[in-house]
Amino acid sequence: MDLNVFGSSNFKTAALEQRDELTLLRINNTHADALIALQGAQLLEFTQKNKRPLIWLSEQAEFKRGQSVRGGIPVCWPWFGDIQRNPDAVKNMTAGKNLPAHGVVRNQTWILESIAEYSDSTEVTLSYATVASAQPEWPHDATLKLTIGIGKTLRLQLSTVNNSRAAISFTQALHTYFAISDIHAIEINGFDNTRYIDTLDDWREHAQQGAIQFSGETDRVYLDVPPQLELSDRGWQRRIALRTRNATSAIVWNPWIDKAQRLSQFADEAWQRMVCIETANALTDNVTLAPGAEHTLEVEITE
Ligand code: TA6
Repeated sequence: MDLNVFGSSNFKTAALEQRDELTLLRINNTHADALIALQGAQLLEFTQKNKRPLIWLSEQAEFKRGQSVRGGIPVCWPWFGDIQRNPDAVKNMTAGKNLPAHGVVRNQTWILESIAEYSDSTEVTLSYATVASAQPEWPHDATLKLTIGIGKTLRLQLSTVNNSRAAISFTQALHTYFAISDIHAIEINGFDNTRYIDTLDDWREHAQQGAIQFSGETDRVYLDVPPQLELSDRGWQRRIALRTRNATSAIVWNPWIDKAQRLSQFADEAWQRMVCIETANALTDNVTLAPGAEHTLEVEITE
């Protein structure tokens, strides 16, 4: 496929390239550079001009069909995490056993719908349609669209339209891997006085007091999350702001030493240079859409 399918091959800021088995869309504009895999509509890189990368991509990333690339912003949909740990309404939408973690779309090739070039950004929209008869594990008709804005900020809008004749319930997450100087030099603010489910403490509920700091494996689903969060990095002297819409849950994850050694596409010591803050509709923050209804999950990331 080449970009003249849009009737114009002379995009100034966008170009397709192949890396191993995957087709990637490279964006270079006056504000930032980015890389998006058509598989999973997965943003892999985002770096603003004259700044450090905002998004972490594994040095051991593999670009193979049918497997998510480690890093960037994988799209988790129509369930987040382990389906067995999801609400019944979400579980009841599925069929079969041994369902994959994080849903069914991050390993699928999405359609590149449009590229729009503006003075302050490049906007890329990709879509994926589920057809009940084509995927027995989640037999419902829906259309997903992800619009990625590449400019002075990084903006993602993930919309779901229910094309079925019955309501659908789902959980989802934009599984954002942030690049950091060192896990010991960061803290995350905005979660003070929120509740979280600690997946490493048998999914018990806890209360967050003050900033999130890291001293071990961390894998928490936060609830009642406000729309503004901040990742501050003393090592690189930077603050990253997250502004969300239509999400009141978020997952905070760092694998630390032992889990890092069990992860695919992940160097043993890479846990020190990344942290995930995942804008989500997870657990009790799941979404139910009537036939024909639409929901949009949004995050805007600014340094
Ligand atoms: O979002 C945190 C998490 O659910 C962790 O438990 C870990 O499994 C991570 O996602 C990565 O999952 P993946 O399937 O991409 O290796």
